[in-house]
Formats: sequence, C-alpha cells, structure tokens
Amino acid sequence: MKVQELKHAGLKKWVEDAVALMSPDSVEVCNGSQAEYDRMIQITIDNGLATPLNPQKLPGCVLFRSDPSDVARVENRTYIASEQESDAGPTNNWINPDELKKTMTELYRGSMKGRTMYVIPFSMGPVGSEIAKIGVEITDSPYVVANMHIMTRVGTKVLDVLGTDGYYVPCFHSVGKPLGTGEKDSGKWPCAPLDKKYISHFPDTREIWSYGSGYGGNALLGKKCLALRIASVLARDEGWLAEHMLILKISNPQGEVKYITGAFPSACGKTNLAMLIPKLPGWKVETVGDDIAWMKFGKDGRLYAINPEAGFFGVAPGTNRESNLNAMETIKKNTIYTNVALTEDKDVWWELIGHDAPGKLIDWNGNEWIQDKNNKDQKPAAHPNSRFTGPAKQCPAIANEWEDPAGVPISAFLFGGRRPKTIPLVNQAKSWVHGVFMGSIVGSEVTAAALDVKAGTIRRDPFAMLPFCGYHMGDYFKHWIDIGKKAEADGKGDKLPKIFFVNWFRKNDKGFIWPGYGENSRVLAWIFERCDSKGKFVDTPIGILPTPDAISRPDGVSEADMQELLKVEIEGWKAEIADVRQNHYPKFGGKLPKELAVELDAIEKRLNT
Ligand code: TSX
Ligand code: MN
Repeated sequence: MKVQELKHAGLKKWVEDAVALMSPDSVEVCNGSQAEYDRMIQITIDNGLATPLNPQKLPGCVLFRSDPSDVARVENRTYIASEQESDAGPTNNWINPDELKKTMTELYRGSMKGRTMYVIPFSMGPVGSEIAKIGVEITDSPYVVANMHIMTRVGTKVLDVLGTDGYYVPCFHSVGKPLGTGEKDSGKWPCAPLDKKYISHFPDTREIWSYGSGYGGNALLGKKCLALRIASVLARDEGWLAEHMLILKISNPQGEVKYITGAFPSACGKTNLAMLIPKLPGWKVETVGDDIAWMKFGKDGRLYAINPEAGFFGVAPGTNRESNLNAMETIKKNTIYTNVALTEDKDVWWELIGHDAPGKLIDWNGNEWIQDKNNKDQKPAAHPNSRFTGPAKQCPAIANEWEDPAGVPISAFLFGGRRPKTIPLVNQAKSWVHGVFMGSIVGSEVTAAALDVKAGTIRRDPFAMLPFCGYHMGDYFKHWIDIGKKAEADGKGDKLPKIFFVNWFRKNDKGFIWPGYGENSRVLAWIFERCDSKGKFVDTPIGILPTPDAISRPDGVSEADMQELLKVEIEGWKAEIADVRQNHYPKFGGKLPKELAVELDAIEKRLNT
C-alpha cells in the first residue's frame, strides 16, 4: 500500500514529514500478510543478513547474526525525555525533550537513503480490544518488520480500527546506516556506533524515537518502549496498570480456573514459569503471556489483563526440553533466531540446549566454533542474550482466552527474585500496601559474574520495572498504592488480586533446596487455595506463610528442607529491612510514598517483638 492511500490525514502527514526528513528511496505501508513477511525475510537473505535454516528440522525459520556492538538493550542510551526532569526520576536517563529532538532530527536527516521506509501499523493487544493500543512504527529495517509481524498484530486490519482520526502512538526507528548509490548491506548488520544510538521516549507527547540500533527492545518499539515505558504513563494517568508481568491460567483438578500475573527480574525464568508443566497430578497451567500484562478494572471491580503481545522474544541459552518444553515446541517453525549458533546441517544450537554441540558450529560472531568441554573459559557459541522470536499461537500451552479482547480476571500477583537466603519459598501479603512493599523490594542477589557491585548484595529491580517505567519510580509506587485505595473506597477492596512473594532460589550448603520448574506447581496450588481463603497458613511478622505441611513435598525435599524454606529468619529479615531503609528507599527521595515508609517501620517493629 502507498502512503497516498492512507485514509487517516494525521497519519499521512506524519509519514510524509518523516519521508521528507529521512529521504528513503521508497516507502511501503505494511499490510501484515504472510506474503509480506516472506518478502521481508527474502530481502534479508538476499542482503546476506539472514541464513535460512534446515526446512526439514526448522521449517520457516531463519537465523540472523547482529553486529557485535548491537546485541542487547542499551540502557545508558535509553532516555525518558519528559518536560520536567523530576518526572523521569533518578532511575531513568533524562534529556530535555526539545534538545533531544533537535539532536535526533539531525541524525534522522537522510538516514534512510538507499533504503525502503516501512510504515508498520500495529496493535498491542487483540485488534479492536478496548484495552489494546495502536502504534505506527516507521522503520528502515526489514528485520524489524518481520519481527513486528510475530510480536504484534500488524497491517490493514489495524488501519481499519484506526479509521480516519483514531489515536496512535507514533514510533520512529532507523538503523542509522544510510547506503550510498549501489551500496548494499552485503552481510553487514546495519547500525550506528554506540554514542549515536538513542532509544528515546517522550512521555508528555507519547512519542518514541529510536535511532542507531536494530536489535530487540531498541528496535521492536511495540514491546518495551510502547507497551511498558509509554503505556506505564498512560496507565498512571488513566487509572490502570501496564506491567512487566507474565500471565498464566491455572486449573485445579476440579476444573476451577484462576489467572495469575507475575513480575520477576531478569534470569528468574519468567518465560519458563509462564509455560510451566505442573508436576502436581490433575493441575493444569496454560499460557496467556510471558512478558507484559495490561490490566484494567471491569465493572465488577475485578482487574482484567490482556497480553499486548502476539509472540515471544525469549532468551535462547538455557532453554531446553527440561526447562521449557512448551517453548521448545513453539519455536520449531516460523521462528526468527538471532545470535544463536548454527550447526553444519543448518540447525540451531545454544548453551544448555540439552545436548552437546553436534560437530563444528558457526558461532554468533560468524566464526567456526568447536566445543571444548575441557576449557571452562571457552567463549559461548550463542550470545548470552541470543533470542528466538516465535508466534504465541504455536505454543502448545497457549490458553484459549489468550486473545480475548476483554482480558482475563486476575486473582493473584506474584513477585519474585533470586534470593539464596532469608526470603521464604512463598509469602502472602497481609494487605494491599504490604503487597506493594513486596513489589518495591524485588531484586536478585548479585553473583560473582557481575563485576559492578559486590557479590552477595541485592540488585533491586522494583516490580521488575526499573528499566521499563516511563516516569519516576516513586510516583509509580504511589500509583500502585492509589489503585488499592480507590478499590477500597469503592467497597471493592476484596476484588483486588491477592499478592504473593515467591522465591524458587533458596540455597543451603548442598545447593538449591527447592527443585523449581514443574514442581513450582505445588506452590501455585497453595496460592490458588489462598485466593479462596483456603490452604493452611500461619500469620507471621513478615507475612502469611504456608504451614510446612500445606505444600506437598517433591521428591528429594525433606521435611527439614520444607521447614527451612518456610522459616521466618528474624535476623536475615532485620538485615533486609535495614538494607531497604539505608540503600534502597533513599533512592526515591521525597517521592517515596509515606505508606511504604510506614510499612517498613511496621514490619521492623513486628520483627522486634
Ligand atoms: O526458570 C527457572 N525456574 C522457574 C520455572 C518454572 N529456573 C531457571 C532460572 C534461569 C532462567 C530455575 N532454576 C528454577 C525455577 O524454578 N529453579 C532453579 C534453581 C535450580 C536449578 C537446578 C536444579 C534445581 C533448582 N536442579 C536439580 O534440582 C537437579
Ligand atoms: Mn521482559
């Protein structure tokens, strides 16, 4: 489709202005068809950027290797350019929006020379859902177009909903590598150097401008940029929640169903939890989403969640048939692989895929790689942040309701982190504010691998939102408190989801105490019961804990282990409270809601009596 055919005057003007600025050789409005997807893939194959994979083993799959400088989100080049610096807060990078737009306009000038500009109308959420939002991304990357086809709902059907004057979030993206006459990418992943990369958000005007990176969250602007950073601002202003949360459906042996969302920092296995296969007989877990939840109140006072995405952009290393069978089944076909290793018969391989490397590989840098198990320092064949982009509808565990435009009613929120000590296996919040407190202290213990902070300290990532909140985190905590206050004022406090903190990662001198993975269903079963005020529990200073016999024990977990997993470690908790008080809460300054300071005092007081 041509720009001239766009029926939305505002959109047409916006695209025309972008064309004038970026000077692409041609412009194309995406229709979202399979033929269009196939053509994008073919262009990248012809450019030498994509390798078709073995059609017998991985039909419809391709492999991309990005530039070594363009392998992850770039947090130090990610900006929240609000009018007021105080609205971005201490945990975001801020630049004055006018200044940033000036800088970026000069970068965009002529940046698409020699390339095609693609205009991608996309819906975050089922097309036409009241909870969904429309975005339009302008990009010069066919890799981005193909990924957006999988991760969002793209095309003419979105333009139909937009009509002649509907609202959309405008998103600029350019890889920042114009081509000279006759020049081609010829196998070289196009991007700009780090100091020219900008991932910019303008929360006051709800715009996204991205330049210089073609990778993941820097370039697929519907995901972290729109569905979290911009949507979190909309949610604050409109009284709903845009969260970095998985959504799962859980059924008990009686066939009763509940929906649970959960926020975890990176490397906690959020995608694995979203696709968990229960070890507990008769229980069933199905997937609604693995990364983002948008939640709005229904007329009945309950919170309804949609997954704004249509695919999974998951970390490949560590994914195997034991850790996540459903993910492995999802990505057998029609999947884009980025920065994993390639086998001689055009299959994919990555660290902890579940088998040794079959012969010679091509690693993520494009070099020959032969596994050397005697060399502990061997560089990985797949980049640690290598990814699969797979369609959600191919997941064997996908729930029937995953595209319900009304969303699914949420019974519980989970928070978690990698906490080898102190934090129990599961702990139910005593109140809404106590639950918000739990979310606000989420974090994982820093391992020896991370060199920036001392091993053994906790890297806090409140609500797993620190890199993804489009405004001040102190105001974000306040928004969560206000959500609870309003529900209670409306007499609907009992309709709010119950809040739980879980920790699959407790260790003793023998290693992990809890086997995790499918065995986590035993913990989910207790949470399920608690949502109906059932399940055996004890009220403790730190929260509502299961009695040691309330959760059935997996093989290899002794009664003593269970006691340890569910014990209130008074001294450890005192240290935790002190760490929050001295090192964590002060970061939010005067914007820390007083309710959280009061909650901190109350827990400390209970620990001391
Ligand atoms: O994803 C994980 N989950 C959630 C699963 C639904 N992982 C992997 C984290 C890195 C992405 C886990 N790792 C989990 C877990 O519950 N638990 C652990 C820790 C662990 C690792 C290995 C064992 C046990 C626990 N192995 C044996 O018990 C043999
Ligand atoms: Mn995420």
